[in-house]
Amino acid sequence: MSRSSIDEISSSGAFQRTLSTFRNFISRDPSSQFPAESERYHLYISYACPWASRCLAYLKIKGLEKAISFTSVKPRWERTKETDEHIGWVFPSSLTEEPAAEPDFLNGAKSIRALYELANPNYTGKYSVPVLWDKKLKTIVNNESSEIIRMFNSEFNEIAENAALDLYPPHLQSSIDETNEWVYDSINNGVYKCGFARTQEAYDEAVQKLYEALDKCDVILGRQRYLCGNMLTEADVRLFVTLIRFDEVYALHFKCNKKLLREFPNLFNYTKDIFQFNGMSSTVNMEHIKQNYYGSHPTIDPFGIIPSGPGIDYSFSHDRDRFT
Ligand SMILES: N[C@@H](CCC(=O)N[C@@H](CS)C(=O)NCC(=O)O)C(=O)O
Repeated sequence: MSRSSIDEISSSGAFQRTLSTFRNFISRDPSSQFPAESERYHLYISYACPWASRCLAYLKIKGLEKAISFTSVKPRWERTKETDEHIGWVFPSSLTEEPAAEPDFLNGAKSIRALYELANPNYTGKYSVPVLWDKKLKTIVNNESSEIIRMFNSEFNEIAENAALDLYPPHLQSSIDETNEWVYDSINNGVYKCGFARTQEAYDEAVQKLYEALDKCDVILGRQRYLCGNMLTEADVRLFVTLIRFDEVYALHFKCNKKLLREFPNLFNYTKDIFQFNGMSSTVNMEHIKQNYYGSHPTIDPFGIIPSGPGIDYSFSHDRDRFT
């Protein structure tokens, strides 16, 4: 049966994310199966999805817009087939149907599910975004965002307009890896564990870990501009996509309301700082974000009503310039 992440629940009622399945790598080596070539690859995203948004953030800040095209699906999940009940990501049928979403001009697919089925007719996993598509071999290269961002960072430097920006520099790799581990478990995935929990115990455990990790970040960001020092790295982009959704969605929809992001002075200013980094703000579409979460999880929010607030403006001034 086709499943969504909201169904990935253990016997104790806790959310358990399953692993991505397409794990090929694009390489700067021209003789590899998936060589880094301009205009060969396409990124399918949803602006709503934090994992897809981190890939889009890399595409923009590395200056890969001319080399790698992208399409966003519609924010609200819909039925993907008439023959079963699965709901998931679908494309609009015209350019005017949904602002910022586009039909799939490349493959003519109606849904992300259809792309997975095109790549592998026997595929039985989740139909998730992001999807990194190879136009030449007509298949999915990779659907795991943590790997896609690594490829975008290092493998396209011959064609990237901002090749000098290295978000995973050798001297910080172990610190970035170590940070990613607890940030992913407690914060990026932690908010989902709070929101998708089906027992009080599973929620209590997730929410406690989440706030311990947010407090830890706030302390780190009280002594340096970014998580791994005074330069922006992968660890920051990965944290940012969760923080930018925090007060607008997670606080209410996922019950992460012990403290709001804007009550953490360092984390809040840090979020504004990254939002204002070249290219970043164009990757944040709050309309899509709110429509998706509040409108696509009927077991949490059966009526799909989108709350009006809080409408925070992340382009306001911040105090992070105090670190040089
Ligand atoms: N491990 C994946 C996770 C991606 C993921 O969970 N995407 C969600 C949207 S935020 C999705 O497409 N879910 C579809 C579904 O659950 O059916 C990654 O980081 O790339």
